[in-house]
Amino acid sequence: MSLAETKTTTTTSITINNNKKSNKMRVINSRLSAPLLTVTVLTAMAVSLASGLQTVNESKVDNTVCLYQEHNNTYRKELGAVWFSAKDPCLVYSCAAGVAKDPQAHIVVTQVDCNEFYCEVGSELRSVEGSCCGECVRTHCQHNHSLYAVGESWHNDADCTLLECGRLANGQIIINTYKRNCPALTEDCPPSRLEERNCCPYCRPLKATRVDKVLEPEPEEPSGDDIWTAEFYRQHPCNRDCQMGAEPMTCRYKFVVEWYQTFSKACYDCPRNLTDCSRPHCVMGDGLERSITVVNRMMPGPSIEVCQGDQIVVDVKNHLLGESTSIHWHGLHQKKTPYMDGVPHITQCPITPHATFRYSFPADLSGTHFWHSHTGMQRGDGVFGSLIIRKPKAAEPHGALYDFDLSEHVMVVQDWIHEPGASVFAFHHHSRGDNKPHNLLINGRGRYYNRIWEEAKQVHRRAEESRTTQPLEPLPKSQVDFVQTLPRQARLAKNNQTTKLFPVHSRQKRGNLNQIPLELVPHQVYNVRKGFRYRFRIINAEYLNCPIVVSIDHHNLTAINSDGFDIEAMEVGSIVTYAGERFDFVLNANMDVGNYWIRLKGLMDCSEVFTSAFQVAILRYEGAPDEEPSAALSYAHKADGIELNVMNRGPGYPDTKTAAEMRALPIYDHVSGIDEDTLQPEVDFKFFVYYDFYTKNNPDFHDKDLYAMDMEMTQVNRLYTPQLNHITLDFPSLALLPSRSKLKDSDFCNETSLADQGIDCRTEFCKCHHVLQVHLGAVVELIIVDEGFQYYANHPFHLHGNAFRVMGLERLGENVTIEMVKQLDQFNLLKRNFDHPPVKDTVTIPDGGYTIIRFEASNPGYWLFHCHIEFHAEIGMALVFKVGNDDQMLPVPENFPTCGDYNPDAKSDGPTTDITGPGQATTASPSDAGGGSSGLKPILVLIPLFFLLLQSFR
Ligand SMILES: [Cu+2]
Repeated sequence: MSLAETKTTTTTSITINNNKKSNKMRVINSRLSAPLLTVTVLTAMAVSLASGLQTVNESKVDNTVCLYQEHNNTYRKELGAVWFSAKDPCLVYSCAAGVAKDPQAHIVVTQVDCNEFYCEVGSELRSVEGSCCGECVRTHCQHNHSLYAVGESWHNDADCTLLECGRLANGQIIINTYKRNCPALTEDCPPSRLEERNCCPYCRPLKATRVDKVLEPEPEEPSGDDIWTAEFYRQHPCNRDCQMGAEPMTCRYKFVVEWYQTFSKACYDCPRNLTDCSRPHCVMGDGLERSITVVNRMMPGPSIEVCQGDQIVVDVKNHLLGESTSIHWHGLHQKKTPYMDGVPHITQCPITPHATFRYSFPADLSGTHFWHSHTGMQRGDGVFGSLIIRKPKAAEPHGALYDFDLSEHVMVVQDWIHEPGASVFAFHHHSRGDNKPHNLLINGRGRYYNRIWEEAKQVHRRAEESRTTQPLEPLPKSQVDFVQTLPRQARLAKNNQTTKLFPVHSRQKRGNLNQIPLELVPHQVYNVRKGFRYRFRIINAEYLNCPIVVSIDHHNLTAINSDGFDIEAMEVGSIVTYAGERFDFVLNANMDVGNYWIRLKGLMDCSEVFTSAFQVAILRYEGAPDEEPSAALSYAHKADGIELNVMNRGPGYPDTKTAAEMRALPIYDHVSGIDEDTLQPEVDFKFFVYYDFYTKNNPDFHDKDLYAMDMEMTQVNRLYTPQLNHITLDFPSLALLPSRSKLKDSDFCNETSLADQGIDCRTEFCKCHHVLQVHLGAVVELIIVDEGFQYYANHPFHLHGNAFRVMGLERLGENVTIEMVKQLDQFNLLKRNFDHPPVKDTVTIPDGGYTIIRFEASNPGYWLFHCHIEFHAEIGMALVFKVGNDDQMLPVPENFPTCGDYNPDAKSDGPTTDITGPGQATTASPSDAGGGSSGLKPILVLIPLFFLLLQSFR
């Protein structure tokens, strides 16, 4: 470019900012206000023009002036003057003073780098003629750290206004403010009774107590049509900015549970026409058609987002044709509403078809939670959704670590099989079917890369075989990686400490490949803007044994919360999540503007030994093109940095951290249920809960006369039963909490009571109402032990009704007996951390190891404790804590539904108390105070062996 051709006609005032330290957005005014453009200049790009070409210096006359020519005119610029090139608005000239060696003033030209230029949130960069980088034009309203689109409205409870984001005729974005419409008072109200409620005048009635309740205005119920779109929940009035001191709201929802289908007719031409994929009721999954069970024709189901202190009211209508249901609010303890926990046969009767059950409970615990069906395999089939309870950002201990906490950054992850859960369950438990998830989904969608690549490979092979004259395109690298992974159709079993692979039948060939182009199924996209920090919330809604590693290319994750409880912030490279767990992390969008893969990698039954299941979403910076990241995809991808919540590994490694190595914030030191009392050396109750997959003739899956475990069963046809303390939980026909008046202690069993009766559950199959009783306020320690003999497995355990401290977690090795662990404990060799151990409600137990948890039994009721893998929980890998006496539990709500057996010949109306054993039926006695810990004798001879084991695994 020739300076002689330029003319400085721009009137835009500019500021040169050479401060490279800040890479955050600088500016910005919309074009409607006074134009001001601030740019960051890359000084390294500045060059001095050779004198004599286009510039004329009069240094001999005046060293403070630069001259340059343009259209035969000579222009004069004072030292320090700065101006734009008229031809190229990205070139900036400045008149610089000379130095001693070359005292002439001279012109420096600088190229503006638009990559360093950002608009603030809620505005976007638009090109403007004559402007180098364009100008920032406001597109959204911003209020209290939230963005609102034009037309969107929200309540501001702090000043009782309704706000609306609008646009003036000239394009300017404004926030309109409306006063809330209040109903007129129906009576002359004396000033002494006049008060304000929900921002409106309210006349307090004379008889306060009961009349008050009647006069409370009923909140509006959602209308029938609204509930069926995700938009309804995004716009729900309860999904709002949570303000200090604001009035709580009653948040109403209606859930209709029904059988449904991926790629139903609601999807029209999705994914060929991507707009169709966004239609209401279009559930995509990974593109393969299968029947599902969902709420309001969405997967994940409706998202409930409220503020702490609100009341959540959900009417669940069972529209399943011949199947019961129930909804558990995972993460809430239902301290004032134990009947709302949603566990069938424990806290309520299942909701029968055609019936509607109203769940109503306070949103008392903030955090990332979720709701899911607690019945059968319904969670795996799609009955789940997020439940986010926020508090004012100023009240969040980690609130200063992030700029935004948005609904769109919730990440619900799930495992995915292309058949209904009940079908997989029956095939696996009664025949040769495996239980391995084929794929993973993020917010109900994803690509089935393994199938896509497999098909591409076959097409490639066929083309090669036909020896066409056309040269073949080489396979992309990621496909080659996949081809080279280990065989997928195999079952891993452990036998005498050796690992063997067994071929198993696979269902992965079913589906509709030819109808729906799997490679077009859209990814989940998470949008961020460079220079800001975002709170992401991971919810693991899986139902099988497939822990998921979450990582984001080129970004660290700052973990700040798990299961709703804050931890000391930890910067990690990836987070492992197990079924039922939640993790919140902060993502700092500080990398180059672009697209990055968010990666999910399945472990255990999703590992390269079985299905190599993985999934991706896109992290898209504002300004990046609408395209996929270029980084290669492969199951083998390993994230950099520390792996948090590592699977089957103890503490003390530099590249991994266990859940027990997180540290709780001190704010929980005085919170009932998890307070300092739980961290005293002595506890009131210590229970050993141990398990493995046992070789027993479980009559639910083996007939001891027709097809017993030892009757020439092939490996794949043998069903090993997971049990807690060798007991399978027998769910009663009635519901324990509401029907407790019909129960006697002798209806319950546990290890001690069975041993007292001379029943050896190690050799017999025991199935009974497994209940551990503790008194209200007792400090309880559970030492949960995975004996690790059968399979290399992993189980996450979830406690209802109470959170707990994770005191310790260790892997000892394969083949760990409960007797060994008791010996270790006797010699005080189990690791316990008493210094702010993390608070959680779901935690993993390493294979061949233990996890120690503690809680204060502060919530009276019957609370389930179970493996959160649905296949395990539903066949009895669970037990019940009875906290407090029956009369300490809240009374049964009026007209609460009942259930149970009907047999006019039966003498008792209590639950079935038979213990299933080979040719044996007996009745259990109540547990003693020590529960399971006193039933077994120490075996001293094992100690030396145990120390050897410890050595070998440290
Ligand atoms: Cu399990």
